[in-house]
Amino acid sequence: MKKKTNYNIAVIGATGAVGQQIIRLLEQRDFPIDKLKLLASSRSKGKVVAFKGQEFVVEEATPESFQDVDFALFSAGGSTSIALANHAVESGAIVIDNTNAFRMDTDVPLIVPEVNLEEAKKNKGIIANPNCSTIQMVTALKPLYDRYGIERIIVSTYQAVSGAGSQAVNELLNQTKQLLNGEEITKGILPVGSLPVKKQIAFNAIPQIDVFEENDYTREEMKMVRETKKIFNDSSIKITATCVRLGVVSGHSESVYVELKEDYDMEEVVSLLNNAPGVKVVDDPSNQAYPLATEAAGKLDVFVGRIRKDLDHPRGINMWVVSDNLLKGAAWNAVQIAEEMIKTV
Ligand code: NAP
Ligand code: 3JM
Repeated sequence: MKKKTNYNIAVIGATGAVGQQIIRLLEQRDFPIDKLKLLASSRSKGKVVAFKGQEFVVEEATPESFQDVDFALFSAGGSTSIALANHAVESGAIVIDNTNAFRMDTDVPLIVPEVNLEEAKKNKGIIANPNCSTIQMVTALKPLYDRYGIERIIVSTYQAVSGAGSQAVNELLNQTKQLLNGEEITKGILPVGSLPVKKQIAFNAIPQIDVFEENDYTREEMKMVRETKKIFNDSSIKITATCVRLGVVSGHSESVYVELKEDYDMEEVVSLLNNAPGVKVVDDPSNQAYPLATEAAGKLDVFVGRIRKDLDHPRGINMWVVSDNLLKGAAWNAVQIAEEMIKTV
């Protein structure tokens, strides 16, 4: 890609929960855009989306959509990325892909700018955005990894329905209304749209996100395991995850237990987290200060609190890590990668 004053951007999945946030961020951050192309499926062809006071008509994404595109930001599901990302690369675009399609490919860098931005240079046209739950956890763990090394991670997630798309948000809101009105609930999407059995999400916690793998972990849990090792470029990290969907609209929360390789000093841990890029510490038990999903909504940072020693393990630490899953967990991480790329071309 050549250095330019303004870049041509395509957003694929422009009508979706992530795509809408990408468009909002491109606008808010005044990303240097020449032409903006908004793409979705044939269902949304002709819809109008506002950007900087102008109206943009959504087009159907096809292999021919990417002529003269510099950055193609994909968030339209794995199968759309598999069908179209290589066409975008052949047309000369850099693809920043929000889906699971290419994350574990050896020639696709998996990037969280605060953690491993330098790997992005090795791209062959596609850069992958990790899963939302992985992004916020590794952003918080990065300063501890660099200072002490990480032996082991045990993470449990408390994930919002917006991570499963805008239809899942509607499902939670509808079920909530139905329950409050004493009506029977309708179940259509959760936990996994493509599976036949559905579960109640309103006023509930579902310990299944994405399909089950052969080892009885869900794919979401295995995304966290595999992606964390790839992002830190360290297969020796031991990590086990339990991913849970909550009846919450926005913001993923995580209980992260980490065993470091070296002994730590708690004051230094807090100071490292305080100074880490993309991280904000909210931790004052005496004033009941800790991160909350409702308070992280709309913000770009990863919030860390409830930082405390494991009382039985000298190198163990517990913490509570919260972020807006559609921002740092998806749209912001992607736009941030694009911002960093144009700084270095
Ligand atoms: P969503 O609200 O359901 O939106 C899906 C978007 O994809 C819509 O714009 C939809 O367009 C479009 N789309 C669907 N099929 C398409 C096709 N065949 N061709 C072109 N566009 C198509 O879902 P979302 O929450 O925005 O998530 C979208 C994708 O982003 C997910 O499937 C996932 O892979 C990824 N994601 C990643 C993260 C992350 O952690 N990095 C988080 C959430 C989601 P129509 O309006 O035409 O249907
Ligand atoms: C988050 O292929 C699909 O339908 C997408 C499913 C999905 C994913 C995924 O696997 O790409 C929904 C929500 C993710 C993700 O970030 O991994």
